[in-house]
Amino acid sequence: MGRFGNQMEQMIGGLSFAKMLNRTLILPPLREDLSTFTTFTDWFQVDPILEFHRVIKGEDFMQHYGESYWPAGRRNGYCRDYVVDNNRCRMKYGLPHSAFWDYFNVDFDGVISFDLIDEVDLSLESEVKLLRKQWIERFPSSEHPVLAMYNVPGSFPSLPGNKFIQKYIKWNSSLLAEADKVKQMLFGGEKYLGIHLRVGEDWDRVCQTAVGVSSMYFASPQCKSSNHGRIFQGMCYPSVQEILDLTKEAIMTFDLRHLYIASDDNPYKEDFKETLHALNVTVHHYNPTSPHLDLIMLGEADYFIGNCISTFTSFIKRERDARGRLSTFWGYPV
Ligand code: GFB
Repeated sequence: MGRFGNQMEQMIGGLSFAKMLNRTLILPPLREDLSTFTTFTDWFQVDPILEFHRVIKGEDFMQHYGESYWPAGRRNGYCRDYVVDNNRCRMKYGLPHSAFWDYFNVDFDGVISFDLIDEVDLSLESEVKLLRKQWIERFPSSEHPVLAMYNVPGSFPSLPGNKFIQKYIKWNSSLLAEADKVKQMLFGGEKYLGIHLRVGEDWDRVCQTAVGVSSMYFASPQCKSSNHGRIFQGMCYPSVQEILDLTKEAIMTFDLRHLYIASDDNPYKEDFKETLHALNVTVHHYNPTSPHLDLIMLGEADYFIGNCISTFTSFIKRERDARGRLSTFWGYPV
């Protein structure tokens, strides 16, 4: 479900669930828009994930094992109880569900409900053991070789104890090579600051709902470890002046030579140029057609400022944490 950041939060949940169960995770195709999917390896590599747990690409599973382990006529969907009770467990109802299963030419023969917990924090050993026992008793793999879930298993956003999984999620090598070229062209090997500006109409609506009302929203646990205090304006939709001030402070603190702006809307490029003119810092908004290049460029920056509420930022932050790179958020100090 959702766009890039949402899907990646769910990927962490799916991997932790498979690890807890000691079952192979069938890697889904990834969603480009409401009804278009692309194979997992268009974005990421499989081999690094295998260092964490057994996985297989969905297309490979269907081609080599589909007929023997999951033949047509014996395909069940698995839904949490409440979904079935409301008669809502229709595996292929609406988008993106129907397009997702059509990608594999899969129709369902029935649904099976469960009331077990599918969110697991891998750092809590006794919880992992208990859940594994419950799931294996309820769904032994001899009788249920494939668990095709209606809901994505795992918590949204991903749980703190599962964040380490990010280090096994590595970009596909042609995307990395493309980013290397852009880095060389823009910065010639010099240090740069990467910033994520989550702005525009859709984000304004999110912040109007969250600011002053909620204490947790989307990816906010990445900067707010407790429910104390509400989401404030400066962390969700900071003013241009707040953005310029924090950017300048980071550049001066880390003696950076270049600024890379990633934005889905206004990059405020002229404002940055004016503010950073005296520091001799070059300002770039590359504006790639796909978001992946921005994500890689921000993941590899010498310092990063992101939006705490955004799951687009949370992917970058997890990746940077896994590699020991420093970051902060709008509304927080450098
Ligand atoms: O990734 P995502 O779930 O993150 O969705 P949030 C935001 C999408 O906007 C990305 C584009 O997948 C990109 O397509 N986008 C955002 C960007 N920032 C950038 C950027 O810096 N560069 C580029 N190239 N593209 C929330 C969703 O978005 O937005 C919610 O999680 C909801 O489901 C809300 O839709 C309005 O968490 O930031």
